[in-house]
Amino acid sequence: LASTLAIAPIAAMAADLTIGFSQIGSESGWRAAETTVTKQEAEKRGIDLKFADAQQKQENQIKAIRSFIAQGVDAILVAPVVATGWDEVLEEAKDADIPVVLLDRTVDADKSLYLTAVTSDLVHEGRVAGEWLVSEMGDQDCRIVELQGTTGSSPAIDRKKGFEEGIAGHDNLQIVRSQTGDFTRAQGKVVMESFLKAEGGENICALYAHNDDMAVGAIQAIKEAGLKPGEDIKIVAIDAVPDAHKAIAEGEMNATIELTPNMAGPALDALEAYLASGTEPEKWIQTESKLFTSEDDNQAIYDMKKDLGY
Ligand code: GYE
Repeated sequence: LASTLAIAPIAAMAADLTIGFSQIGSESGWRAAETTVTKQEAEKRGIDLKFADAQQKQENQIKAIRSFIAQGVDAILVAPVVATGWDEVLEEAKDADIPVVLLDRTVDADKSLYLTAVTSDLVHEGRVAGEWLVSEMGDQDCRIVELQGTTGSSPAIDRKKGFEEGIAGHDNLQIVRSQTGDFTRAQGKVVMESFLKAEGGENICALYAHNDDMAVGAIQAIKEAGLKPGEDIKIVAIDAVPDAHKAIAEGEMNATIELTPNMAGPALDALEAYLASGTEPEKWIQTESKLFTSEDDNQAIYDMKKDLGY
């Protein structure tokens, strides 16, 4: 009984919180999982989560944030689709005293305009992908094609930069084509088809995709071109969604870097502490990045992630 009484005030506070979440959309399996986890985390804590799907459009995100402000929510979570153009709406939230937490992507805005950002080290992920390919290729010449994420998004900018850093100084590795596939399977496939046509499949040695969904789409294109993904063309991507583990288990993909879909856990921890006692979190709450290759038991990881409802 004593312990129940002791935790009662905190529980009562959390139950009273209303938090708006402006989500980008559902372009990838990873993002769908992030949405699911965010809803679960809010429910677990008794938070009333107002969810808005922006269908990939920044203007819809800005509208949603303005509507959250008008409703007087306690806090706002936003996964910003692109990096620029947020100053005005973030100022409005600040003027209304509503803390904003960025999820999974960063913005080019003054840090005082948001409470904290929960993201992975996006440059590091790209660097790990590049270094993996360097070690895989040794001295062999390798013509690389790159599928970029959504143009102007922080993961597309940072994962490109990191990969270029990772292969720097290894002149046998060259990026010969690089284009956006918008983080989707459908575009990953279409753009890979155009790469195969333009270069000739046998002249492409590796694919670096900024996320797994585009890699999975590209695998389909590679097969349809009569080549073996994972063998004729090495494939490294990012997210570690179940289908990537499955593709690695089947030898059709070679490596992926894990991004946790649970950005909301650390974000809500930080918000609850801030709203309860004014505790300021660090400006950046960094999530882990882990490389998976064919040396891991990808079938088991696939099963495990599927069981988690991914
Ligand atoms: O890797 C990709 C998604 O913003 C870091 O967005 C995130 C990326 C993730 O659609 O799959």
